[in-house]
Amino acid sequence: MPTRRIGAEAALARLDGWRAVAGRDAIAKDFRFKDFNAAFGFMSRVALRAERHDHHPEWFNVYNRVEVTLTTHDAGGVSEKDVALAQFMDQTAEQIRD
Ligand code: H2B
Repeated sequence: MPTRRIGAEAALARLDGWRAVAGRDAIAKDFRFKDFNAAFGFMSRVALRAERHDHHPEWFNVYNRVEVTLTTHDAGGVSEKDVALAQFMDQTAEQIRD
């Protein structure tokens, strides 16, 4: 069964610090860490979760910065899967900052 699109607006109402992406139904956030080690640790944890759920981020890393875009290609836009992954990313980033 395909995942239903809920749209960026509905997703953003339930998230902190995420924004809409211009020109497509997607949400984005820029994460910043202490150094590359922290940033890549974050990406490693998220990657394992993403693979488990078969739901993967679009992301770009330079040193301590990770720019993330989430959308559900199968749904043609933002779905509950993106909200869940965004919340996991926020929790993981918080833990790594400790
Ligand atoms: N990730 C994301 N973000 N959206 C998808 O629709 C998606 C995915 N679909 N990861 C999965 C993989 C699909 O392409 C494979 C074939 O199951």
